[in-house]
Amino acid sequence: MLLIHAGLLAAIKPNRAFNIMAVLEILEFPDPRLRTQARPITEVTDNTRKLIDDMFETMYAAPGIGLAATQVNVHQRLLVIDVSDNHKEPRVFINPEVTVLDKELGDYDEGCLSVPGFYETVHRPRRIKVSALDREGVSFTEELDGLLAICLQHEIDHLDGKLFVDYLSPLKRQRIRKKLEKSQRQRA
Ligand code: QAP
Ligand code: CO
Repeated sequence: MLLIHAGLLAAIKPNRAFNIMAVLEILEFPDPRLRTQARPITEVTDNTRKLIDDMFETMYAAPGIGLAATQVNVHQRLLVIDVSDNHKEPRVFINPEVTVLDKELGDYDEGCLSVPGFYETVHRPRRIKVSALDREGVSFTEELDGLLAICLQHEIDHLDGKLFVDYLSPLKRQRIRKKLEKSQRQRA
């Protein structure tokens, strides 16, 4: 008779018989695929959950605090975020819908895994309300502020083919594009 504490079992039990996680390739600006409009997810399945797991693996490996499916060339409305220090607050948003609670804008020096090495100030609403589905396909609504609210808006932009560099002046955006194209050529 083997006794395992239920909490421990839950922590080690994989969702599937084999759950081999993968670090996915992240598209980089100015890749035109980052301009794709993502489509809503009609049914949350095991395949969706496998993609979610791989997106967390990819984001944590980078390391980053947010990743949209668009960035791994999957054009479905799904994103993952963890703004905590030690991978403690993984959050999944499927088909997210945002309403602005307060028109007051905040500034934040944003970065992006698809724009590596560049950080620029972006202004966005500080307080938002989001409705989305979780990894079980159950809907939830939450009011957000702080970094989580900023990050969520940044990631939803990805699902609409938009990047933080689009908020910058054309000159700044072009400088970033040229530098990234050069480093991409050197790696190829
Ligand atoms: C989006 O970005 C975000 O340049 C998530 O060399 C970021 O995780 C929203 C990263 C800030 C709001 C504020 C960027 C990693 C990670 C880089 C990220 C880099 C390595 C970016
Ligand atoms: Co990004």
